[in-house]
Amino acid sequence: MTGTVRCILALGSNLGESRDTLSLAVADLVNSPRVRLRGISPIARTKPVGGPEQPDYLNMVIEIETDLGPYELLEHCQAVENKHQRVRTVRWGPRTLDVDIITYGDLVSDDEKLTLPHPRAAERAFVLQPWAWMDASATLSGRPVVELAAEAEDLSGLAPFEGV
Ligand code: A4P
Ligand code: MG
Repeated sequence: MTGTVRCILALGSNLGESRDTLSLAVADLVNSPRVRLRGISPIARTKPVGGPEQPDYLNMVIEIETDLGPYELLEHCQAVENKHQRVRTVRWGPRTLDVDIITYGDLVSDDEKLTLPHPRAAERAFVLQPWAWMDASATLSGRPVVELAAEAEDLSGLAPFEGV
């Protein structure tokens, strides 16, 4: 691969066999000659943020290296969501699988279809804490992810996932 970019992807699931869905989704995301897995976080069990009353989530992040363009990567992530029977109903509602692009290199974009960095990532422990576990030196928009995680309101609802 030439001209590659490092990206952070966040995965979340709170319907069905979430633990299995996350493993399968990571495998699907990196099952492309144009994507390499560079880092994988532990899984966190998290209280839902926003939306209707719904079950707890399992959340994790991965770091990939890719030569896909940003919109190609978005399509790739959505194809993996669709494969896992993601049905879009209520915004912030429960889902078998959500895959968000948190960062695409240093790209900044305010396009509604692909906003980068992800507009809500900097205040969400369910993204920041797994990322900090994976890479204690990571930064987001110039700020240490470890610090952002410590300040996030939903941090108290997060715990390491104890299952296998
Ligand atoms: N889109 C724009 N920017 C991006 C990006 N950086 N990455 C667009 C991915 N997609 C992006 O997303 C809606 C549209 O956002 C897409 O069509 C895409 O073009 P969606 O996945 O269909 O809808 P959504 O996930 O319900 O909405 P959204 O705004 O992505 O929700 P959030 O902010 O991701 O919140 N609580 C816990 N504990 N754990 C969770 O994982 N997730 C959410 C979803 C709420 N509460 C949660 C969790
Ligand atoms: Mg999403």
